Amino acid sequence: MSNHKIAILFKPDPKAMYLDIQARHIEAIQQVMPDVEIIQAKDEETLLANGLDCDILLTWGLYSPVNYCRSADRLKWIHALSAGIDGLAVPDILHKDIAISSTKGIHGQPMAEHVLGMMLTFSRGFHILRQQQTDRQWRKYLAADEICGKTAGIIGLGSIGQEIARKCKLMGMKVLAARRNPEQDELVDQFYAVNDLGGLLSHSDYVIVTVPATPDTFHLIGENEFRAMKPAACFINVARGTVVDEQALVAALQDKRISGAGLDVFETEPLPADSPLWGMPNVIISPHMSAISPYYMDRAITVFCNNLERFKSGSELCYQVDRTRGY
Ligand code: OXD
Repeated sequence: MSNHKIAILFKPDPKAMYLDIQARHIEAIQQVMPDVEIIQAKDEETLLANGLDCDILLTWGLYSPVNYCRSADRLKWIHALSAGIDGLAVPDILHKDIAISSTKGIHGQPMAEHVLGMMLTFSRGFHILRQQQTDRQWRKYLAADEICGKTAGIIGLGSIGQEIARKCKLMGMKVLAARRNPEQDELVDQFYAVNDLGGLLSHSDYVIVTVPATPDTFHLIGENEFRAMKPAACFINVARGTVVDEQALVAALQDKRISGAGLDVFETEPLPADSPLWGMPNVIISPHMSAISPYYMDRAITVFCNNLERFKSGSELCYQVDRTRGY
């Protein structure tokens, strides 16, 4: 008998059932650990009642099951099915002497397509054309442009930023990028330091943010950064809302210091009904969904199962959270 017991805490969105843990996912986990006992729960209370003796917790990184983590004495490892660990990165969980890992390497494809869609929308004016269609107006969008030959400035060049860079290159764009340790990369025409973004911001037609939310990246993009951008630039955030000073963004859009924004993430989610962003014609809002794809959960469970193999054999886990950096 294996003495491993996995608690799965995950509440599927009823409108996106493919983002659920399916029987095939449980089977994949059991293939790695045939005798494992699995407790599945949609809320923390159920786990507190039935799963206190689990040694592994598989959950969504935006949840914050503090009471469960405080009481589950056998817990040795928490794995997040998301890339972000916003909910898990709280002192009561981070200070526990356990491993914490998250899901990396699977977000690039859908997120890069999402970003590309936003860039093409701004360039060809699809958002304006859609509004004209609603109003039954036949009017050519004469500002329609090309993204080929334009410059994309990508802030954060992990696997997501790299996939965005690859797609921008395929579209014939120039790519500027900022990351903590800039090193040669064939996808990048020029690197900038994250703490010296001036050149990247002033040369980019599209500024795209993909850095994780950490104390270091809080309000990384604020009034000065918006002032450094070209008035024709579009700003795209698929990272986290806290990385951008939203008031400064609203002011930059209202004062036409930038020409548009494609936003998947916000300081408060859901975006409050009274946010001025809702009513702005030059803003495209998506409700924190740039990573969603029918293939997400299959890929995320594969990442977990690879790590479960490592856990079983006592090898070092992949994608462990660096507690000093907070991601
Ligand atoms: C994630 C996300 O963190 O989709 O995985 O935001």
